Amino acid sequence: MTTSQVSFTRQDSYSAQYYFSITHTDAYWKEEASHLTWMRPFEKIKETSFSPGEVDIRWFNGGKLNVSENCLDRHLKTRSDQAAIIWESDDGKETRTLSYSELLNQVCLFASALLELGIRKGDTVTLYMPMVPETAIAILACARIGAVHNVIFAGFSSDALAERMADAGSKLVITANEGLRGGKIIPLKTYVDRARQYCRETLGHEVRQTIVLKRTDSKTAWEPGIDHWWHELMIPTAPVVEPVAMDAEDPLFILYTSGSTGKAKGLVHTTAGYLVYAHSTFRFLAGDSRIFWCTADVGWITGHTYMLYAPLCAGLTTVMYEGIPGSPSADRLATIIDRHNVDMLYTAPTLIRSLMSAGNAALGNSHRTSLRRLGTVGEPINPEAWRWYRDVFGNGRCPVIDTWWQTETGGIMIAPVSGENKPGAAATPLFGIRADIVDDEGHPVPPMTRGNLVIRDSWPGQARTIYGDHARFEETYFSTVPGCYFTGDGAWQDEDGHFWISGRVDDVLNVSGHRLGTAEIESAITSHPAVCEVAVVGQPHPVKGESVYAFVTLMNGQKVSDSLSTELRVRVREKIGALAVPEVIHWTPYLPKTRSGKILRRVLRKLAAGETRDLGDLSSLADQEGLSAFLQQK
Ligand code: 6R9
Repeated sequence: MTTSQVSFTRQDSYSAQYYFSITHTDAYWKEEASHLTWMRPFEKIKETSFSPGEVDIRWFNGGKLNVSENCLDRHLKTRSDQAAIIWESDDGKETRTLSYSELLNQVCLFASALLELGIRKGDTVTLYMPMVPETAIAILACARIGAVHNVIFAGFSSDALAERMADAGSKLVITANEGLRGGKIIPLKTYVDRARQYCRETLGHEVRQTIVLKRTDSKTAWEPGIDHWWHELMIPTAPVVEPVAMDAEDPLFILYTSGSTGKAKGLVHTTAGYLVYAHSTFRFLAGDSRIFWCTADVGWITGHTYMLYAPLCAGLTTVMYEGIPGSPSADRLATIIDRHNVDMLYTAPTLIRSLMSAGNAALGNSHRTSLRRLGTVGEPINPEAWRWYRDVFGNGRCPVIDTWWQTETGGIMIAPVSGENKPGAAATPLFGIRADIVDDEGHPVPPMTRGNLVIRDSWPGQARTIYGDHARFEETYFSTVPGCYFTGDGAWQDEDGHFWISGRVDDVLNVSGHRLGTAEIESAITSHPAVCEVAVVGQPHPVKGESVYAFVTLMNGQKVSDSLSTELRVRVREKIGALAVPEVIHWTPYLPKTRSGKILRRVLRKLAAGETRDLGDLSSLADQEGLSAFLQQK
């Protein structure tokens, strides 16, 4: 295999293998599953239905296994002293390396602490943590005892944390006194205290206990009997905690993500299917690399699957960085690569674009000669950024692997696995994945025609449900095109059959690779008494991909002011987090609507992008004159 080709481990051509994988699904996944360590073999491989009203997804039924055993214990014979995690602190002054045996030891001690606190198989444990090795330890300890982890990105506000803890029925929350990111101190424990109070007083849910990692020397408010220091719970003489035998379909974690309507959805991933899929897809991503750095935060699915589970399951070294890769200086990313001899980097287009705009400063004195593969994820990558990544950052020596997938899919679905690699194309479905593009009526579209990306059959890594709301799961993903999983993304295929992803077709924004629901931002803004109506759309942004653009109408008699826009921004920050704060607040007395009263977001998206000439089909618009007046005012 040459480095200009993406990993292609078997000899046959992509097409032949792909055809085999989708026509002999059981045989294909049986082979993939055989790479894991099972405590009891499975009896059935696939029992799945996408039929409306009967959506039911089960893989490897009858089998038993433990995810932490697969990520840790089974490597001890061959790589006990090998680094499992290399961690670097926010300021770059501290590094820590945990070997596989050290990591297992820490996981066992923490698992024992969780058991001591009364956490049992099936209980939900929330994590609101910085990017430190203890986060990985806590997650793996949950998996070891069968507790369901629920990681909330530490950039979310205390209100958002509270809603997610209450929805998931969380018994315990793990946090740090403070987090450090980009030189800033984040008072995580204070947010957790507020969230627990909001949970108790407003949402009627009691999160009974807190475990607090002492990341800094600052003092923190303390409730004896409820708050526990991490270091006091880690008792070196604790008995060894054996991995619990989990059923294939026992939940492994809940992960919240934004949808086009309503509150965030807690997607449920289960034990066997998720791990088989993470492990199987990782081969295409990482090839034969040994020191793998995925820059995603553990609060997102990319952090779960490719920062943590897949590299450890495969016995690699995973690099974990506490800070922001482009901070404090643009060459931070490159410096870390050189320092730790990273041979594969997996990151997001937004970071690549910001480094590209920094030019030589992004390279500093680095050489990046250890790199052999480059990957991207999270949003479409523009060809200029793709070329800069390959030719400048990667010294022209590494293939760029653009990977399309979602929180719901558990792992990569489309990537250039056939060996052909075009800038900006996620390219080809992975083995076992029946991707297709259909029009709004569900009919397949010809090549070069944009449509909706759907998946025609189940795969093991698929989310099984939305926690506590299976009806919403069915409605969101299986009702638009009956019999198919609806991704919410637009795409087209070129003449070679390669997939090009064009972005969301629903009301979900992608800001710096973070998924944000317009409905959540709108409801945060409309909670302000001066506001009458809000429509949030994405505005194209050169680095972030999209930024948040809010059209706001006010109640009669209310006046536009700077202080009002600050208040609205503060609301969003408090309800969701800084990542969702609108870049632009556009005051308007008018919002374009259909005759049935639906806001025409399509028109607003064009207006936000400054495309006022061609607003598309306006036949359903209720008030043509209102729009003319609006355009003149602009
Ligand atoms: C893994 C992850 C999912 C949404 C997805 C799509 C966008 C992800 C992409 C991409 C174009 C790629 N997306 N990868 N778009 N090319 N390679 O990002 O999960 O946070 O759930 O976001 O991100 O729009 O639907 P998640």
